Amino acid sequence: MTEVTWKVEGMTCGHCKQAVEKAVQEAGGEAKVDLGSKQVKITYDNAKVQPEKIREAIEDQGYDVVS
Ligand SMILES: [Cu+2]
Repeated sequence: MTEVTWKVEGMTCGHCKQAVEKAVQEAGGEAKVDLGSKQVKITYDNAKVQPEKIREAIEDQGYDVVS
């Protein structure tokens, strides 16, 4: 498994947290959102999932992956 931490702008509340976690899950990964630091810890199997897909899934929800 590969683990990355991204900074995501635009998350402000529990709904955002859930939306991001759900989007990542649907893209094939696992996400843990920390609203305070705006960081999302993402775990995925790099044999099956491309990180670009996860990034797109988060951005499709209206959030900005900045790093
Ligand atoms: Cu929100």
